[in-house]
Amino acid sequence: MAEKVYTDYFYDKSAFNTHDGGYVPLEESQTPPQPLNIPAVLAPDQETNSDMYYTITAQTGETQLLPGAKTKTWGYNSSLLGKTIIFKNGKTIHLHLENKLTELTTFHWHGLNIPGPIEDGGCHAPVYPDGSRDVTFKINQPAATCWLHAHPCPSTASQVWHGLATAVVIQDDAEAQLPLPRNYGIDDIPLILQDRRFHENNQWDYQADYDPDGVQGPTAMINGTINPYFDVTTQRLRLRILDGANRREWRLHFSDNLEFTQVASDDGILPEPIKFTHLMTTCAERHEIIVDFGAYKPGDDVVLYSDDTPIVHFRIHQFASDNTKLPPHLVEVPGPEIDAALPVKHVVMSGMDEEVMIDDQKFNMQRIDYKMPLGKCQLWDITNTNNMKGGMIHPYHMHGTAFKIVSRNGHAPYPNEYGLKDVVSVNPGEHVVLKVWYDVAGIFMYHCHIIEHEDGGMMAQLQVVDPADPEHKYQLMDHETLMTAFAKERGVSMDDLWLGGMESYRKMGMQM
Ligand SMILES: [Cu+2]
Repeated sequence: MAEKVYTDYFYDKSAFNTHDGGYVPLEESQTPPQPLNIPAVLAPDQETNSDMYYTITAQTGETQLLPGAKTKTWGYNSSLLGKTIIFKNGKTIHLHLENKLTELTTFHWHGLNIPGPIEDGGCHAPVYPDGSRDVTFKINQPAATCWLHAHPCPSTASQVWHGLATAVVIQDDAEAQLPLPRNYGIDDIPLILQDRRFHENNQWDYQADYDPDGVQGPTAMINGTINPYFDVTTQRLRLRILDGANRREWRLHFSDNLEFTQVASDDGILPEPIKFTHLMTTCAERHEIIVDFGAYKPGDDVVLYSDDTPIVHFRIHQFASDNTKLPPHLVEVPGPEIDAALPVKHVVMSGMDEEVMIDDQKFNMQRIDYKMPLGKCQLWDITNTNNMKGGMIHPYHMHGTAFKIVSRNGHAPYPNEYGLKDVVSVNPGEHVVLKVWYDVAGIFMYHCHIIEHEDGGMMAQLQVVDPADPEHKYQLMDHETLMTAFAKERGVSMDDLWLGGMESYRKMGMQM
C-alpha cells in the first residue's frame, strides 16, 4: 500500500495571515544569490563528562545582508542571530550570560524544561548593559531543536527583530540510534525563517514598521541570509526549520511538489515519520524534515517556496546514493496519565491589534494567574475566540515544559502533532485540548507567540508548585522597573519612551 502523503496545510485558510489588512506579502529577492549562512557551533569554555560551560554574549554588530552598506544587527556571540548551541541530554549546563548591548535583555531558553523564572530567562531575569548573570541547569528531555531568544517585556519583539535568536540542538541516545542525517552543516542544518523590511541605507527600523498584530517585512531572511542557496552534497538533507519570525506564518513547499518527511516537532522526534508536500508553520514552531534529492542530478536547482515566493535554492551537486529507509516507528513519546482530581484548566485568547488579552486580562508581571502542582498531568483547553472575519491564528506557547496535543475542536490533532510540542497554533473559533505537566517548579509564562501580541499583553503566568516547598516566594520583576531602566538606557524620559508593547496597554487604558 502506498504511504499516505499529506498535500494541504490543514489550517483554516480563512485565518491565514494573508487575510489581515496589515499583511505584507513576501517579495522575490532581487539581490544576488548568497551562500546560506550555516551558523558555527558554539564552542564550550570547558567540558567534563557531566558538565558543560559556555559564555553567551548578546552584542551589536554589522552584517553584510545586501550589496552596499552593512545593516546594524544584534546577535549572540556573532553580529546577527548566533552560533548553534548543542546540549546533550543529562548534562549540567553552566552559562555565563553577558550583555554587551546598550539596553537590558534576557536569555530565554525556548523549549527547555528548566526551572523558572530565572533559569528560563523570561522577563524576570534581566541582564543589564555591561552586566552578566550566571545560571546552571540540567538538561532532562529528549533530542529536539529548541532556541534561545530575548524575552524582556515589553520589548521582546524589537530585540528578536534586531537579531537575538539562535538555534539550540538537544541530542540524546534515542535520536542517535535513528537513521537520520546528523552531520552538522553538511546534511543537517538549521533553517531559521524570518522576514525583514530594509529602509534607507540598508537599515532596519522597527518602530517605523510597527504593527500591534506583528511586524513583517517583504524580504525573507533565512539564517540571516538574503536570497540564499545551499550546496546539496548528500542525497538526504535534514532541515531543522524554526519559524523565527515575529508574526509571519510560512506556507512551505518545494518545486515539483517534492515530497518530504517530517521526523520531529518542537520538542522531539515524532512517533512516526509523516510525509508531506506542503507544510505550514506558525511563529516559534519547529519542524525537522528530511528531504530526499534522489530524483535530481548535478546542476539542478530545487526551490523552497513560501506561498509563491522562492526563499531558499538548493543547488544539487554530485552525491553518493543513499536510499536509507526510515523505520515506520521512530520513538516512544513520553506522557503521563491525566490526574483525574485536577479540573480542566481553560485559557481564552481574545482580540487583535491592541485589544489582545488572555482570560480578559493583559499580562502583569507581579500577578500569578494560575497554580498547578509539580509532576501532575492536567488537561488545558485553549480557546481562540477571535473568529471575526480576518481573525488570526494565535500560536500558543508555554515556557518550561512540552505538552501533548489531545484534540482540536474535539477532532484528532493534525498528523504531525503527535510528538512533544511547546507551541500550538489555535485557529479562530477553535479550542485545542492539551496534556500539560511540569517536571520542574517555578514561575512560567504562557502566551501568544506572535511576539507583538505577547508584548501587548496576550500573556499570563503560572506557578508550578513543588509540594515539598509550597510557600516558595519568587522575586518577580515588574514592568515599571524594566521600563524605567529602558528609559534611562536610552537617555529619554518615561513620557518619551517608546516600546512597542506599551501602546497596547495605553490604548486600552490599562496599567502595565
Ligand atoms: Cu496572537
